Amino acid sequence: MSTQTTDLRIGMVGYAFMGAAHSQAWRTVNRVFDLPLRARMTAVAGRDPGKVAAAAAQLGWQEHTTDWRSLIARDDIDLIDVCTPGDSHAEIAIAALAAGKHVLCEKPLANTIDEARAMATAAVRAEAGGVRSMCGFNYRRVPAVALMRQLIADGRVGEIRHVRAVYLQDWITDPQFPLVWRLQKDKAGSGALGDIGAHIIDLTQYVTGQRIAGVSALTETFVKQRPLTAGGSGDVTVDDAALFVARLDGGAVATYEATRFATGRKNGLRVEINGSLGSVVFDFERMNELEFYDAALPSDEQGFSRILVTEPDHPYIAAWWPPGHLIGYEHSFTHQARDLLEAIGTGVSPTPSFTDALQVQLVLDAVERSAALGSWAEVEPALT
Ligand code: SOE
Repeated sequence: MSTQTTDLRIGMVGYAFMGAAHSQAWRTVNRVFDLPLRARMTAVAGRDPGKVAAAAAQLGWQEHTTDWRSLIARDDIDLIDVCTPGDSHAEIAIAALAAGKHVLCEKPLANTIDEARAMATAAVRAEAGGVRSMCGFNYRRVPAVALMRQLIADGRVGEIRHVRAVYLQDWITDPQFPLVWRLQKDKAGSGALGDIGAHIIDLTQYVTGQRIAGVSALTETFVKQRPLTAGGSGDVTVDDAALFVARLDGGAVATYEATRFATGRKNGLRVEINGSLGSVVFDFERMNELEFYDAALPSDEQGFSRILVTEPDHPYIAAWWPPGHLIGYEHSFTHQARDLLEAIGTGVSPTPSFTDALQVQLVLDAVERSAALGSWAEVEPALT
């Protein structure tokens, strides 16, 4: 690894939606949080020379290049931030780790189990030399989600019986919507399943502390051909929707639904947990709130209460605004950057690790196997 200063010099690969979200986080994080490392936006890489130059100027990167390998070869870059489509995650992340660079990689970790395993193995090997890696499941860093996890860990919902998770979008309901990369298996790995299903798989495993042990699934592709931007049409090679029931290894049963065809639902991520002592509900469209039902209260006081997660003693909140002044989507990425800088600066392994992300990938794989065979599919534990 290059000489470590209090600066953490970042090279980001990719600059679209996720690249912009990560850039916003890197720009903001040290202005809000007191951290052992200072993020430096050293250089961004992308394939198109004109677009990457424009992105660098707009997003705040000092330099730009069309060659991501040149970022990894530089001594003045400490961390590679992978914000590309899934088909290049493994190649970039493994090369970066081998060169001693810390890595932040967008979700889902990879397009296949084999790639994800290779990435997790490379990460474990690099970790022995103090090189850190993390997968970007940003919703973990929403304060209400962190609070949900705390309440569950503190035993406030008791023994978990039900997990109910949906992630609903509608951006491709129009059959004339073009065949973008997210609809092509060779580039995206899978469709709604890996793109948004991965979030609810990770979130529910994270907040419950239980692993999905087996699934029974179905997937559907409603629109099988779409226009190409260059003219003509092409095959959609991923799922539009994925639904499954699951057993968790701590005894809970669960249902999951991920779809891009929930007309009217733009980014509807909702998780409900029912336990022996209570329930908690998170809904991203009301992301500053957590619903909590405490069955330990006297019966005449029972009912779902709304916790407004804006108090200074709530996770991450003290650094922001006075109580009641809400935060938004981008804050989850700033909190992710905060946690990563804190972990690297204090010599701790950040989470979710590549092994945690491999565990999500194993569930994605089981869902596809189950849907293809029409039968139950076990999910093996990720190797550590
Ligand atoms: C897909 O539309 C997408 O942008 C995902 O890729 C993100 O992970 C999710 O946060 C929002 O939706």
